[in-house]
Amino acid sequence: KGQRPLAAEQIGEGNIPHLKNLQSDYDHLAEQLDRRGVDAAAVLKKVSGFTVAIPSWGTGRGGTRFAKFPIAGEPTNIHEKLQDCAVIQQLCAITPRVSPHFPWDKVSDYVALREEADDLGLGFDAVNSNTFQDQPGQAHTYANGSLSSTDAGARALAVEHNIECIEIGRQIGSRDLTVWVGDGTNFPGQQDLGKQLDRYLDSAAQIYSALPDGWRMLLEHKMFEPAFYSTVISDWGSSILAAQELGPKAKCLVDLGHHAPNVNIEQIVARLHRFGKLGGFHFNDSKYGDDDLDSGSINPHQLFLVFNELIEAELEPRNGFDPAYMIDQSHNVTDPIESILSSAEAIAQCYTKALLVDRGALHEAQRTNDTMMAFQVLRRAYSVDVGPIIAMARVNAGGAYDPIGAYRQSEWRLRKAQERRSVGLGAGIV
Ligand code: LRH
Ligand code: MN
Ligand code: MN
Repeated sequence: KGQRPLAAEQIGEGNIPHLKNLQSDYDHLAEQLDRRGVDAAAVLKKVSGFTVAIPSWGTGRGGTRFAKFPIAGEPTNIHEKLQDCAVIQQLCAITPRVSPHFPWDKVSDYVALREEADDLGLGFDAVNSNTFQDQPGQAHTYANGSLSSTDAGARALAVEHNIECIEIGRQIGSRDLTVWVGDGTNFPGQQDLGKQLDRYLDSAAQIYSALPDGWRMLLEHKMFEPAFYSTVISDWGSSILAAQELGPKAKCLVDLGHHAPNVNIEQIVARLHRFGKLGGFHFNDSKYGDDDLDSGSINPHQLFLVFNELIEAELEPRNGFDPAYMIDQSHNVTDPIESILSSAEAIAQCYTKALLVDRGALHEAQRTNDTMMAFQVLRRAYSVDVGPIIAMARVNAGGAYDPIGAYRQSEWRLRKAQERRSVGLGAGIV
């Protein structure tokens, strides 16, 4: 059903020369895992069910905050972004949903947009609101904040926009609203830090009360930027306190790049889950701050440790464990499709390695305070090359053995460069 942007036969044919080697690599890995008491087929089944959403904005070369260097054939609207997302999904088969951002992805008919996505083999994930930028002609500015602004008009506008996002989300089949605000201060004394949070909570409660049944509001914290002295929802502490005050539908969303360097993010994951507040994830990597680099490009081990906690959480769901996973990245130096493919692979790798952890041995080592053994259990799982399992899952699902190679061979970007209008220059995104 529906029209896929790439020819499925071409992907299938491209796989043929690799199938024999893939099978032998997979069989060899399965044999090694079997010696450790791990059933590769069971792992393959879990990996085949794993998915992560694509951010609509990740298909463009947003890149830096300072300049945009578009490439020919880059998408300029949600329709073209959906096509690129469909290409990614065809090739890697683990990204079947798109997370849109409003008003960046605004259209006049959302029922039609949902059908368009469906025809491309895609669904929608969390809707993201945007009150960190003024839109042309906006009646009140967000220059002094949005949900926490001292201007009641700006607060009302921001609340209204979020409620509109929920309405759009209902039409396109989402069930989560992700709220990230850049609100904060740049100077000591600029605002009363307590009252600013009061105003945020009051506005957030109005949005919360507009959530339909089965919906969640995901609060995304970020330490700094664009506010550099203080940010209203700066860390997981502020986030969980706000989520607790708002109610059970409010959860916390962890963006890996939104913390101080070296912060123990896996512990944050465990904490949030402990209190039933882990709602979602934005995967990316960073060297300094909110760098939005490809997942696993800087610190794949941290990504593995995060997944290790996520698997623990899945095994002990407490009051429910259902986090929304999304890739959140933006580039200036690569083709965004290739970068998303590379991130999807890195995320799947860390998830798979976390599945290989011998939980029984880990828990026993923890119980007996055998520190070295506990650590070795993690290391043993981390050091396995799980590539054949991931490739097998992908090929079985109709994806490409070598997604980036197949993408290049398809000449998708080259073809789009001839059809699509060129992207204007301008500031990057946050
Ligand atoms: C904020 C953020 C947030 C989105 C995106 C564009 O830094 O990570 O998730 O709104 O960037
Ligand atoms: Mn994010
Ligand atoms: Mn960010």
